[in-house]
Amino acid sequence: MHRFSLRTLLAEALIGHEGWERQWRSPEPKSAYDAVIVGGGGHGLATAYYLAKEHGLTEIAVLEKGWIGGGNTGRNTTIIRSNYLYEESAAIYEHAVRLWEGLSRELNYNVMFSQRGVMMLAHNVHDVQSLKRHVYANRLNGIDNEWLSAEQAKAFCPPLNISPHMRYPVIGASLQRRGGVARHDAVAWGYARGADAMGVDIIQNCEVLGFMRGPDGSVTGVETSKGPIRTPRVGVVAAGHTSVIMARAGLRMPLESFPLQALVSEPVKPVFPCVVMSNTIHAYISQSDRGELVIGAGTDQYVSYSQQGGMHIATHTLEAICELFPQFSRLRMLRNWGGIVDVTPDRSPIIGLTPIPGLYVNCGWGTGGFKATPGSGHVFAHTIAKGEPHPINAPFALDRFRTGRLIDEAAAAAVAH
Ligand code: FAD
Ligand code: PYC
Repeated sequence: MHRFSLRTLLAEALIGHEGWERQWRSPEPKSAYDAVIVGGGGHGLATAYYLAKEHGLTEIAVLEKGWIGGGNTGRNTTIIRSNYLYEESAAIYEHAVRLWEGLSRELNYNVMFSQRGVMMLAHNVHDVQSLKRHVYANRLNGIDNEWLSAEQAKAFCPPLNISPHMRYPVIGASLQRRGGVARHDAVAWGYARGADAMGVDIIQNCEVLGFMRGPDGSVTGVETSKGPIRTPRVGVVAAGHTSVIMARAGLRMPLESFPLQALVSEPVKPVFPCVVMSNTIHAYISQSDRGELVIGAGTDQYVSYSQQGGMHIATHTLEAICELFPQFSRLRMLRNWGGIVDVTPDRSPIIGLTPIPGLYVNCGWGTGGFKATPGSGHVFAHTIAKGEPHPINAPFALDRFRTGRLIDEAAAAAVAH
């Protein structure tokens, strides 16, 4: 059943080692494809999978400048939830959660989706008002979310400190029970294996350097580090680097790139039953199946492409974690890392057509795109195959920054911007 299950288990240990990229034998690119996807993260691989599975396009190449899953897909803290405020966001994130619920079966690959509940803490009156507003809005959209007192929050997550003497006492929480976590690299590999089985070429160490254009300006191919490849359709899904790539097509994107970092503790026996997030004191935590406490920090406030964050941000996060869970102050940190997230002015993604015929873009997921992976790939495949957006991604068009129809989800960003 799991052709690469041993690799899956070894992935985190191997990622970044020189030999890792050779484990997956990339084909040499052909000279022409029906569609090219730029970026072999979860979103790009999911897009290729659904293009092949639901739209019958199998002459597809996924071009990845490094190794698949080596970008944010393999660097994130894997929190999955759909408790976003606005209808447009609720629709796309809930579409993703529903796909997550059947994904291991769909891919015949265990993506370890665990619906252990995502709790968001309130520390002041503003938090209470904002989180309750989300609870009511979610329920109107048919999405589970509920309000807990501090005592109920502690009953759900026993390690939580609810002492009123804390610097920022916990005064309540929202809880989405269907939220949870998944195994990040398994998602990339599950989609990769599924796409590969349908004939998709997944080509690693292949950086897209530019675009070929026809007399009418439409895209006719890409220039890559492995040579030119002709195609009438290009989908760019290269989180953190989108503005650099799109600039090569002459498009200026409304994006800024920031480092976001995370860390894990030494492994311990199961002690932490759910996911806890605090937007106000900038910390989020869960426990992986390997026993490590997975802890995420806020974004660095300077724009950068460096895949690491400032230690002062991690220190700030650890102070918050130790205040919320004093018993964890005795744990040691095992390792930390960073990724680059690209952020739009309204903190919602851009998924759709561009002014250049044949060029499509999926970006701007900021700090929160892992949870969207299946839904994003599904609707982006539709957009590329049909040449028009799926109803779910239609509101997330690039054009909204011209029309002003923004989807301002800043409060759902989960980490400090
Ligand atoms: P990626 O996995 O980054 O894939 C893009 C790929 O494009 C990369 O592999 C890159 O090498 C490739 N690429 C770039 N330029 C080129 C080029 N010129 N040619 C070819 N390939 C190129 N989201 C959540 O929902 N929940 C979380 O808990 C969460 N935590 C996070 C914690 C951290 C520390 C970070 C960094 C992010 C977190 N996120 C979270 C955000 C999430 O990781 C991303 O939104 C999501 O993984 C983006 O997926 P992707 O497939 O678009 O990007
Ligand atoms: O979107 O839930 C999220 C998230 C948590 C940490 C980073 N992003």
